[in-house]
Amino acid sequence: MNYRSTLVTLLAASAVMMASSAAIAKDKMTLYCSPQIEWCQLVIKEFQKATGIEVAMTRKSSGETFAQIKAERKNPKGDVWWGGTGDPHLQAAEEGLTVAYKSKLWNDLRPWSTKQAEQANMKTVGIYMGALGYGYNTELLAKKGLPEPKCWKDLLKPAYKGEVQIANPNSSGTAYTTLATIVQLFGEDGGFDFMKGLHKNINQYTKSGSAPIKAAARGETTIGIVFLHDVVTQVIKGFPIKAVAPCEGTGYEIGSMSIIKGARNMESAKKWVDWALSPAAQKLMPQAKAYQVPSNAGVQPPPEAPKVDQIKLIDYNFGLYGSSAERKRLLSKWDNEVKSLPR
Ligand code: S7P
Repeated sequence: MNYRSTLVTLLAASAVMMASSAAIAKDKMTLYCSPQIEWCQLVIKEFQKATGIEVAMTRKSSGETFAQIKAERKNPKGDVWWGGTGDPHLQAAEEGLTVAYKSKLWNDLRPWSTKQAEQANMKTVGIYMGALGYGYNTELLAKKGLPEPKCWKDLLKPAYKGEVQIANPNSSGTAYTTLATIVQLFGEDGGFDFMKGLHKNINQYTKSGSAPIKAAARGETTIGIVFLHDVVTQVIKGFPIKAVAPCEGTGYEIGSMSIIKGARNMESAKKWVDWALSPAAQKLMPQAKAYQVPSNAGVQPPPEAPKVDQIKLIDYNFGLYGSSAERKRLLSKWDNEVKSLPR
């Protein structure tokens, strides 16, 4: 074989190798996931099956994920932030940490989902909705001879000292929704008086928002302040837990999803968003014991889900409480005036 034909053979062989490695190389993306881990794992499995795109995932609470995306803004590592309460998604949009994308499924979405997107100039979109409340362990309550709580203000009773658990609103979207709800229900001064009174009865501030109702299920706390759909999850699992939609009314979340600015896998990120808004993806919720209202109008919540249309919901001001200035202000006020108090 002369020099020329050897070179031709080598070039042909390397072209074949390059073509086959391109065929093997899979599309991929990194997902920052804020709902419960079981749901994160299920949607990833099904998305991979549907699209062949490989997904690496990190699960963190809403406030923690917001902080991570902000810290990584000069060198973003995630592509999509999926789930978690809407307020920090709105804050991320305002701070330029996420990018606009209008899904082709836009016309199939419930109005609260598109309203959330429009408020953020399309830099986020609602994927589910759920009401806030609390749950209690019926057996522990009876054993301790405690009164049945029905309202927010019941939770301030001295009888519940050390019996109530909630997450820290810095890390948890659930707890931030609670803080914003209480301020909207009782006013700034009344709301902070409430949070200070509640503080006396808190046994632990957890990192994750749903942890308090899991603790109630295990009998480690009597009452857990969480989203009502997270209470239903424990009831379905067979624990002696009862849900309470507080008598004064309550706030709610628009669980959201955003594409991270500087995403390294932008095409995969867009495919994720389209898929996550589809009926196929949203019908998976009960399989993961997730009982929120899905944002695709073609998907109905399962019969076990809280009946949000029968709950007294406040007109939660997402524009204000999802704004960067207000979220920072409320969190720092809570740190300084509530968390620092002795219990
Ligand atoms: O478990 C579901 C859920 O409550 O988790 C999301 C949220 O990230 C709660 O976690 P954190 O409070 O720890 O942030 C909610 O959006 C969702 O409904």
